[in-house]
Amino acid sequence: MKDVLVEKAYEVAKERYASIGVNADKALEDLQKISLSLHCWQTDDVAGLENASGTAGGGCLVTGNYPGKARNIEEIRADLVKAASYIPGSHRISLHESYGDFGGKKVDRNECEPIHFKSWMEWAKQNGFKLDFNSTSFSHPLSGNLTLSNPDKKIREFWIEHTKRCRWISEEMGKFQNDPCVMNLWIHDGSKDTTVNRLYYRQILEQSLDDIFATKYDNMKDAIEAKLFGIGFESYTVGSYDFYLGYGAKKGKMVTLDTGHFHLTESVADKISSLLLFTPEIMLHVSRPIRWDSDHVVVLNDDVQELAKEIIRCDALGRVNIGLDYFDATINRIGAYVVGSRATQKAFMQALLEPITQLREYESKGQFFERLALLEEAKSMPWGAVWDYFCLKNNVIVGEKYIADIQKYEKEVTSKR
Ligand code: RNT
Ligand code: ZN
Repeated sequence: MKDVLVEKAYEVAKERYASIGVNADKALEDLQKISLSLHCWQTDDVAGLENASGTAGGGCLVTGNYPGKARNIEEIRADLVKAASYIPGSHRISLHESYGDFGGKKVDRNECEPIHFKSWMEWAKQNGFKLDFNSTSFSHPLSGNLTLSNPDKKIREFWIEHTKRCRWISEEMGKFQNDPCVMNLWIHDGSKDTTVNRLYYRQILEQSLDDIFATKYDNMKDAIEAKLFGIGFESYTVGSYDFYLGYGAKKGKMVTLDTGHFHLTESVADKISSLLLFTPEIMLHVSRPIRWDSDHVVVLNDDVQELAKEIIRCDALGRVNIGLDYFDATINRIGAYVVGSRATQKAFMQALLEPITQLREYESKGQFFERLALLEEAKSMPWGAVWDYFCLKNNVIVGEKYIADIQKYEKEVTSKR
């Protein structure tokens, strides 16, 4: 692609950044290396491929009925490829176990095998994606209120078996793609009303996890995702942040930070530097909570900007896995991917262009007005010109012109579903 205006603007921006000690070319190189893990479940409102009437469960609520959701594996894949064509760089796809290629057969959760994900692995390879994975303990007759923390041995063992198999599948994915597959473990376990057995369920969960993680793998990495509460589980969540932080620090597992899973005034960005000290890596689920864990489409707001800045300030790109996790069924779903992904990338673009050397120099000298002033001025530096150039270099539509393109796909493809 060529675009003289975008190129000119970049040249000017580059000089402007050089004047505050920032190398824009280097920022572009670094952004190129950042892969997002795109969650497959925005294509179909977390329905999955087990049966025609799948719905999100476990306290997750998808609202909206916008036409055109993907109804089968072909449509899910086509939509992911379409969405990725507007997202500069090379990325990953995060699959849930419920999205296996089951070929119309009933494969229960304790029966899944790598074979059910073979076509996904091949599809990913053909399309330049790497895969990540998630066990699926919600939306199943045995999901109930408790899965891995269930005192009922039969139910608990069913879910232990499921999760062990998911790690096996992840290992095979990692081998196939010659790059570790991150397996995220999130369970909804909890209680609507007051429980008098908080410790008991957590002890059971700890034992289940120990059993699940007993097998060592080399091509997959475990991530454990905490949550504050779910709809219908307001009083107690077994897998709380304290629980998983403790478990992760003790057992060397990465903890997943879903930006919707904390009190709304709690800074998720501030957790990065602590986790880096005590856990091997970090997994992110970038989301946008509005009043609660509502999973709105990510936009370029302060929370996401601070999160990206903390990761760059800690020089931690190599230890942070950046996944997205939101689902909005009230708007065009492909548009939802593109808006959220590009917003996340823009946050990293800004972070990579931060005049950190100068800011740290001010701070080390106790020059706090100067630090504040430069932080403010950096906000209106021409980072947008650098971002546009990044899109151009990656042969991806610059700016808002993708809106018309997605409208066209809606008219020709998704609206006919
Ligand atoms: C739920 C968690 C979890 C899910 C997906 C579908 O609150 O965020 O990550 O969104 O597993
Ligand atoms: Zn999540």
